[in-house]
Amino acid sequence: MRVLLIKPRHLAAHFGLAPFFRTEPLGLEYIASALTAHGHQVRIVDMCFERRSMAKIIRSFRPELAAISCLHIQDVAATLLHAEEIKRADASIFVAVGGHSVAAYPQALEQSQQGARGIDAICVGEGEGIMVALCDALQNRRSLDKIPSLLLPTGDGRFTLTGDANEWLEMEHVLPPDREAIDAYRKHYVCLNYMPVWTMETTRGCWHRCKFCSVWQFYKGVCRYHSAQNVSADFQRIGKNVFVIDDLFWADPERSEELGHALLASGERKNWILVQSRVDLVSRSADLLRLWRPLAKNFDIFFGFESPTRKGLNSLHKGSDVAKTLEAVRVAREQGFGVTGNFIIDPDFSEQDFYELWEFIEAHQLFRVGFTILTPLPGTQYFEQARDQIKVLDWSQYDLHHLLWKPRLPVERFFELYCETWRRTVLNSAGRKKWWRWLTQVDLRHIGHMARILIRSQKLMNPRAYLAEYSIPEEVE
Ligand code: B12
Repeated sequence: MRVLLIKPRHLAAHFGLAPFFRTEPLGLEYIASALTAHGHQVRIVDMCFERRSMAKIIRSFRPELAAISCLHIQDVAATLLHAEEIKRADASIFVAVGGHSVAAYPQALEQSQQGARGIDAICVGEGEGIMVALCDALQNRRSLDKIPSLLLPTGDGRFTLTGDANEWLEMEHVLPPDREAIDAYRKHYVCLNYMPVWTMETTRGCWHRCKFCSVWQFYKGVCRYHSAQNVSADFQRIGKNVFVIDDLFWADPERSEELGHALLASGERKNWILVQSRVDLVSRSADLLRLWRPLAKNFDIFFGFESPTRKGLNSLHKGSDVAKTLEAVRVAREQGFGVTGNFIIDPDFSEQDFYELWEFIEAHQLFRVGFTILTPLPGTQYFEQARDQIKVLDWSQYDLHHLLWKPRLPVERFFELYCETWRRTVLNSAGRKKWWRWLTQVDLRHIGHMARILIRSQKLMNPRAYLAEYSIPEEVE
């Protein structure tokens, strides 16, 4: 079967660090490998960087099945748009939609004002299994209602689940991603000043229970690991700048040690590696960090710091404490890792909460950090609990940089303090790290690109930019 895999265009990614992070559609590359192994012909298109129109792509490849990956809830509008474009080009193409955000909250498609008429199936599980089963059924004209984890249209704009949800895949059977399938777009993939960048996965899932995160709820609190052999083969195939997208890196110390040894033994070394981990894990893993450090010239860890206070951490169900934050920062720095991370700004913040955060950042020199506004993501229990409070159901505003309800402080003051918080970071081109220092860190060929990103990021520090998109009406008494 000819299968077109689509990463949707970014329609709404203009706030936050999104312009700094443009990465490959790794999920689609895993699906491509599985489909190719079953004899299907596959193309991936990344509509963020694709110059051809959807109609032209369809005319030249003539797919029988098109699958759109809706990873972030903000991609829902583009996903619906692409589904319509595909059907307009050729109504006989079967259109399937999957990916984290719609799998966690399929209602986002069902309830859309645009309507989900162009969509023939919503897939709520891992694509490697579902897509193979779907192709097989379509090719052999078998009914789809025996395929688990599918939502099929009922004809009245709604969708109904085919049966029980899929079993999670056994990771040893998951083939490494098809890297070649996105070669044409590689030069566009960047993280901060590193370009081009490869993303890599060694683990799926997370067992912690952070209130704001949809990952553990989606993967049912389970962590599964790719085999050290597959990770090592992938590590050797990819380029020099690597963002490991695992949500809980170094989750299992024993397995992490085995993997570290396997990667070291491969002889492959990178220019830059970024991993995402937790402070409690890193604070007790100095030996593991020492083992991993030689794998890259520059090695950064991204921590979800979330809050500088015990009260703040508890309210987010972080399951950690401030002493562990400080210990993790110490251990990471001592072992030569770059410390980066994120803090969460609660709409309920008082002036004092902002001041405490600034003091913490200054005292521990945490200038390579970002700040997101506490947002109940669809598919989380928190979203269901906060429903009555939420005043915004436009998914483009769920980028963690918009307010979904009125803050405790007057809204102008909230955004003033929020922007002042961003001004304390290295991104402030008039502040701690001057713009020209960023530019000296990139290849001459990439200076123009870096300058554009820096200019765009200054918007993060401009309260007017946020206020222009704030749409919550004053309550009528
Ligand atoms: C890498 C990543 C990014 C990258 C972008 C990746 C990309 N290519 O677009 C960057 C860093 C830019 C990013 C940014 C943001 N991200 Co992000 N990101 C991730 C992360 C860590 C990994 C995604 C990934 O590559 N997974 C690995 C691959 C293998 O899995 P996958 O894509 O899910 O694909 C599998 C299945 O979903 C399925 N599948 C996928 N597509 C399809 C299609 C079909 C038809 C089928 C059948 C199956 C299927 O099969 C695949 C293989 O099993 C996830 C966490 C997570 N674990 O999902 C968060 C996550 C997706 N991000 C999240 C968020 C909130 C954001 C930001 C808002 C954060 C911010 N601070 O600004 C921004 C928004 C960006 C935007 N679009 O505006 C949330 C999304 C929540 C939600 N419900 O929307 C997540 C879940 C993190 C979290 N802790 O909650 N992100």
